[in-house]
Amino acid sequence: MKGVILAAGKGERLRPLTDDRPKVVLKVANRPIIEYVMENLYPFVDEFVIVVRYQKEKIIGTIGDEFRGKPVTYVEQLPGEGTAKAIESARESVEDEFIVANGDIYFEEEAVKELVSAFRRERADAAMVVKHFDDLSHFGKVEVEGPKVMRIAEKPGKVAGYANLGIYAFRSSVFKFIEKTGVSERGEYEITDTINLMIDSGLKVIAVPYDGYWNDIGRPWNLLELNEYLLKNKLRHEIRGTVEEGATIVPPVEIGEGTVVRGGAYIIGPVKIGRNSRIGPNCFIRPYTSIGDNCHIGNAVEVKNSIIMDNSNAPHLNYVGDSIIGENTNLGAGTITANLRHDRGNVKVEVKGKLEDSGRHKLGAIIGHNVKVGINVSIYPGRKIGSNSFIGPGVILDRNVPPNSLVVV
Ligand code: TTP
Repeated sequence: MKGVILAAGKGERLRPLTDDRPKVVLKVANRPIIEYVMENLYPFVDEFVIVVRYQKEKIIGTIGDEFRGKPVTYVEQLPGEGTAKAIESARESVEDEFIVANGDIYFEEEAVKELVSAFRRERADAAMVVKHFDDLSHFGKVEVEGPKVMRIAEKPGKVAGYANLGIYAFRSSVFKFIEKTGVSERGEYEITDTINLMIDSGLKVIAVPYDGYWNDIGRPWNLLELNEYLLKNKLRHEIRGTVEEGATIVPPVEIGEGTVVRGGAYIIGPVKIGRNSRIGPNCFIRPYTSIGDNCHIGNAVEVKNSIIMDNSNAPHLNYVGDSIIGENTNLGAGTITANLRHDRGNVKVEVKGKLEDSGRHKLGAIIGHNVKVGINVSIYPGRKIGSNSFIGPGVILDRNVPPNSLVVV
């Protein structure tokens, strides 16, 4: 059976991290998001088909043509937006039965195991993984009777019920219903509308409940949530690099080959550090921090609950808290991210032009790729700096910065 992964989206809600790349290649706990999807589909599929469009060469360059010995092929999404269009694009690549998963979600293998066995046991025309939430404000509601899906309704508001997790099993019969699917209010061809058409025609669509961890990586803080989950639950204590005398490591901490941790560094796990990075001397790295390859965390720097992507530096006197720092980014000496509002309210973040409540008391900066931040810059909580920007020394950043900007005092 083939596993189709939908990865053609623009990931606009994840700007600035998706300014120059699709969200599925963003690394969480030092691994591209799409690889977790592939890892958990792996036991159930013999080949992967990835639907691509936006910045497709970055996905092809990241994954290549095989994944742990199983072939990977790519199809370009047909013109038009939405998950139904994305699935239709794989029409020529799949056989009668196939699995589909959004490329930007995290789930455990059990979800797929149950999906495949229920799909076959019930001889269903389609199956979808669902999860029970107490509040469906952010989800469509999957109305279920026994194993059967009766309807997928629009977001019903603050009520309890099953939500669609974006993991499906289909037969090739789905394609004729995709052809009949119209454009939704959002302007997209949506697979949930296709599923409703299938139900209306008397086809058997089943819901497969799943209790495990799931995350939909739509907004920047979802990356921090997933990072925390992975470090808490999946990290093994393993030191492959060099730890100098005088450094303190509280397990579990994973340190990659070629990385040097200098004396006076104090690292409290769970923390993951990639390869060829320089850590310390005299820095403090606190739980739920992922630091990528070729990074430099220098003297008198504190990092907490953050993601620092490859080739980035917090080299002198920095505080990085609850923040995400993209690739090839440098913080000047003394640059500080604030991660807490004085009124202790939830930090709000501008997402696609609208201010959204992140639901977090603590959230720092979201900095894109190839950014140079000068010395003594203070960044307000939840502020974003677009990729390829330059922030001059001494700036107090209380606003969001678009990509390719120059900001000076
Ligand atoms: P979304 O998260 O709804 O869309 P997106 O990835 O474009 O993100 P944003 O809304 O922030 O711009 O997509 C759900 C999944 O479907 C995700 O894995 C990407 C995939 N997708 C496609 O493959 N093609 C598409 O046209 C769309 C809209 C999404």
